[in-house]
Amino acid sequence: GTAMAGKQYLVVGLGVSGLATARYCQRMGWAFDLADSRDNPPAVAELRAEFPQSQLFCGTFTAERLCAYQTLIVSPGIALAEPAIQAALAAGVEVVGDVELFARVAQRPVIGITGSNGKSTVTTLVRDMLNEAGCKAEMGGNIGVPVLDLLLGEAPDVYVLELSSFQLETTASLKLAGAVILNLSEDHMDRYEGMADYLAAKQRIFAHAELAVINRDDHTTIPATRVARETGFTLTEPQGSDFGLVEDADGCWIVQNGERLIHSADVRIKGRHNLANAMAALALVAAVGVEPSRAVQTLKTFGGLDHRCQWVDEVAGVDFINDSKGTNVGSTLAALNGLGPETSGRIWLLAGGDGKGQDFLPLLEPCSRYCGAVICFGRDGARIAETLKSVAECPVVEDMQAAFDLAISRAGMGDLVLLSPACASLDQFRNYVERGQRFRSMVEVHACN
Ligand code: UMA
Ligand code: ADP
Repeated sequence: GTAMAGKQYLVVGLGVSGLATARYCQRMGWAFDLADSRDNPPAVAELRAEFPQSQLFCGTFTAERLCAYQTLIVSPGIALAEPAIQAALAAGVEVVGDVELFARVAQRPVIGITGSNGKSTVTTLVRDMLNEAGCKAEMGGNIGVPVLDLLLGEAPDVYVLELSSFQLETTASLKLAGAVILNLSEDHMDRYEGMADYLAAKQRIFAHAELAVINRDDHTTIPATRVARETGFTLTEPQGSDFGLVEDADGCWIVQNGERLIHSADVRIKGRHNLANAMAALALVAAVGVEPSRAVQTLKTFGGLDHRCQWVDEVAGVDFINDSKGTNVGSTLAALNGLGPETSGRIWLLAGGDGKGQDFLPLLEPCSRYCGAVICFGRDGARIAETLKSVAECPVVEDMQAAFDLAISRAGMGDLVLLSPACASLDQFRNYVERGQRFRSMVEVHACN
């Protein structure tokens, strides 16, 4: 590895964020090379053309190669546990991610959002609340826009970042005006040793935070380190200046400081979990000076994101719901508990895919209560069936089409067919978006028959 002597940076991982990182290095005039562990990473020819000064290394990372740089800028999809990266760290090589580079130069307040579920919903809601209150906001991070691309245009008033635990692992100096861990439930156990490790990555969000927003119903979301100010939210009656719910003859209200902010029926996104998301967003925009009484207006119009408990159509008295972004047990729990009580008939749940090492046991209770059957497909379909078969019928089929066909042959008036897989899609689809779109097409075809 003598050819790259003298270069300081190695961009490790050439996906969406790796490409944005390479472009940033180029703009900064830094000397950098490119590496990806895959033999054929996407768009190699384009990369060679766009970065002629950089060497491009494909295939398994070696310690020798990674140790030849002063700084590795590592993509979130690469585990730091990778032996070559561990060797580089041991040799004193600096390891950062794109969010760290962003943090070092961003000149405006930043709001950061992590958690096992609800990140994209809350990130978008915060962005919209700020914009509608006249505070120019841009969002990025795990939601899909690489953070370094946010530095391209004119700076907004506030940046809103969705942060995954992977991104937080390589972020050290991010100073957030407001930070939240929305909730914690099992996910990514293929990448972490256990829940403690996963939580420790998420807790890094509070490192230099000015305001911590705490989910009072989930103790793991309390900062492990000291944070100057805190505010909380709860699905029960609030204490102090926290956000919470009160129920009376009028129904259910979001309240703060004794003030009724909005009736739950006026919050357009449905389900208790979305009331938690709404309160988290209100607390976060307050961190940059937007009054909750102003921000609640956005809750009346914000319709939620595609593929999150999204109603698709009704065919012959059966409703079809696309929750393809339900990629872990916690999100499927929220879908069943949110939709179950409002469904007159039974739920036909389509579940399966890549389970990422999860335990499906928490689904027992809501499945026994609400499901006509859990129709299992994909790589871990049989594991789900094994776990739930004592409380629900659990046919195992090859793929989502077969699961869909079985569901429509069984569902009747008042029932619900719910795609909420509790698994990642990558064993049979490009991503959750493709899985959701395929489900929608199946509903469309069915509606025409
Ligand atoms: N990969 C390799 N070798 C490499 C580099 C990547 O095998 O050298 C593989 C990874 O294992 C992964 C895929 O390529 O399967 C993509 O990894 P990446 O790090 O290149 O990802 P990007 O394309 O840069 O996208 C990343 C986030 N992806 C991940 O964290 C895996 C995107 O979140 C994010 O939107 C994007 O940066 C912009 O910031 C996606 C995601 O799935 C949506 N996130 C996980 C989640 O939400 O559960 C954490
Ligand atoms: P993330 O970005 O964390 O994946 P999303 O907002 O995209 O979160 O939602 C992902 C899944 O989690 C969807 O199935 C959605 O219905 C569900 N969900 C959203 N908010 C919550 C919450 N607060 N608790 C549990 N599940 C949630």
